[in-house]
Parts: sequence; C-alpha cells; structure tokens
Amino acid sequence: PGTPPISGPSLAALNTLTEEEVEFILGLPKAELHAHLNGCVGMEVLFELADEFVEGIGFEQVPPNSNDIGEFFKVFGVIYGLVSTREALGRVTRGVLGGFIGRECEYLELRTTPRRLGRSSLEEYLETVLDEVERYPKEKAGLIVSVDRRMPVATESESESEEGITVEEVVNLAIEMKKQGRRVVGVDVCGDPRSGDMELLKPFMGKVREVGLGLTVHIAEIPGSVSGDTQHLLSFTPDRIGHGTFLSEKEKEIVLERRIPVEVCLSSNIICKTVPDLASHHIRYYLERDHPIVLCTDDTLPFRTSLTAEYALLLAKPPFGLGLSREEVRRVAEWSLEYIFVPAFILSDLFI
Ligand code: 6MZ
Repeated sequence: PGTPPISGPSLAALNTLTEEEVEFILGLPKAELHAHLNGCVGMEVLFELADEFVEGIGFEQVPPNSNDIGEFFKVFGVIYGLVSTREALGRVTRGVLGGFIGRECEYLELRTTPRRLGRSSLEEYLETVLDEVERYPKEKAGLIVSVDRRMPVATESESESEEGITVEEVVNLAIEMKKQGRRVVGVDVCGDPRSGDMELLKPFMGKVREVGLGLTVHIAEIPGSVSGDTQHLLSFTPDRIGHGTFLSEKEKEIVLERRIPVEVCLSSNIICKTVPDLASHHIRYYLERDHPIVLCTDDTLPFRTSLTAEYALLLAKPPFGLGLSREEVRRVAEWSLEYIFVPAFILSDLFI
C-alpha cells in the first residue's frame, strides 16, 4: 500500500505559499513542544508494521477528518494495535524523532504515555523511547511523560483502569528516571478531556514540580469540561498549557497574568471542530496581547500535518491562513525556543 496523500487545512495553507515563503519558514529556528509520539507515527512505518504484525487491518479506519473528539481517540486504538512490541515502539520513535529534528525544528520535546507492551513494564516502555531520544544531544531532544486523564490515580483507587496503570505509578516512574539521569524533562496531563477528576491529581503534580520537572496540562480543550476541572489544572501552576480553547475570561486573566505559554495546535482544533475556523481561533486573542504561544502539531498522523504546515497557517493569506507578517511568525518561532522545559542556560549557544 502507498502513503495516502497528506491533506488538511495546514497543507492547503502551505500550498498557497511561494517557494521563497516556504524557505523562510524552514529557515526560522524553532522548537516543537507538543507532539504525542503515537499521534505522530508515520504512515509508512504503520504500513510496515501492519504488514508484519496484523493481518487485514484497514487503514481507512483511521478517521482523517473526524468531527467528534470521542471518535478521534479511537484512532489510537488502531495505532496501539500496531505499535505493540518494544521493537515496534523503538522503530516508530526513531521515525518520529528523525522526522522532526533537523528537518522541521531544532529542538523537540516529544511526549508519550507509558503502556505495557506484552509482558514488558512501563519502565521498559520509557527506556525504549528514551534510548532513541538520547541518541540526540540534549540540545535537540527531550521527553515529556504523559499521564492519561483516564488513569485511576493510585492503586488503592476503586476504579482500576483496564491495564491497571495509575497516575501515581507513571509520575513516580518519571521522577525516578529523571533521578537516574535519563532525559525526562517534564510531565503532561492528556487524554480524553471528558474523563477523570483533575482535583485528585494535585498531590502528584506537586511532586512533579518539587523535583524540577516541567509541567504542561491539556486544559479546556472542549466546552464545559468536567466542572472545576480547569481551575484544578491551573492550581497545579503548570509551566505551559495545551489548547486552552474554552478558558473563561477569569481563567484567561490568570494565564495572562502568570504569562503561562499556550501550546497551540491549529489543525488539531479545526479538525476536531473545537474551533469553527481559523479566523475565530483563540490564537488571535493571545497574539493581540503579545502573550507567548507555542505553535505545535499535536498528532501529525490523524491531523495530516507537519510543523512547517502549521507555520504556513500563520503566514498564508486568509482564508487559508491568518496572514501574519514575517516578523510576527518569527516571534512565534522564538517563543517556542524560549519556553522549552530545559533552561536555556544549560544548553549550548547553538540554541540561544
Ligand atoms: C488530549 C491527546 C490528544 O501518548 O500514546 N492525545 N490528548 N487531546 C488531544 N488532542 C486532540 N492527542 C493525543 O500518544 C497518543 C495519546 O496522546 C493523547 C491521547 O491520550 C492518546 O492516546 P501517546 O504517545
């Protein structure tokens, strides 16, 4: 099977640019800070894995343009079915890192949720990913460990998840691996925004902060998320927030006041239909206030995008893009490097 044509709002924007404009974007030093490993697996690798491990799986099952966020999360069931051994995980991680670093960005903070693959442990999952991340120098790549909102908080909790993986286990593992000197730079809270009680996560996120790991949380990705959710997530004092689409005026004030950078994933929001169109995207709110945003892809596979194509959405003229000036686009790229979890002073001057 061949690779399906990549298409989506960002690619449409990219197609409107001149070669010189594309060169301009490619030439901007930038970082990718919000990319989920299993959401960024390349189609080619998936086809290879499908050929090798799974008979008769139909890739048309991956909804390219789902309009229901619940539907969207089913995509990962298909991907997880294929990325089901340590060998496959190592291979897809290598592909994702190689696709971003040096091609689309100078620096990548990749994020992933540890799973048990067959009989292997969560630790082995992270070791497999970290072995690949650590092939690159620290100026190029770091790993964010994701906690899934659907996970029960601790082993004592009544509602055990299917695989019995808890927030406590994942957070302890992230901390332990950082202490061992592995390249874990932060923790993320992700997963279906309709699930979980974020208040229960607070003590665990406190521990994350104590050991000096960066913290980013998916927040207000859908309207009217579980009540109190957003306030709880903000009370963890995250270093960055993901999406923030449906923050109330009061919550937005907190974000502005504390100058918390917002990880913005334009194609993701448009395709999941959490924003009606580019013109009404909340990126404008923050740009107008010179508040830092970090432009990211989220999941390149289901959203049919790339980091370059997301930047094309900034530069392209309406209706394909936001029609920002080159100076404005450059400012966005600068923010991405400014708000990485590893303090700039410990990185080489390549980076500053
Ligand atoms: C919330 C998302 C997400 O961790 O297995 N994930 N969580 N909102 C999103 N926006 C649309 N996109 C991806 O990568 C896949 C996992 O990342 C989270 C989901 O929990 C998904 O299962 P990893 O590498």
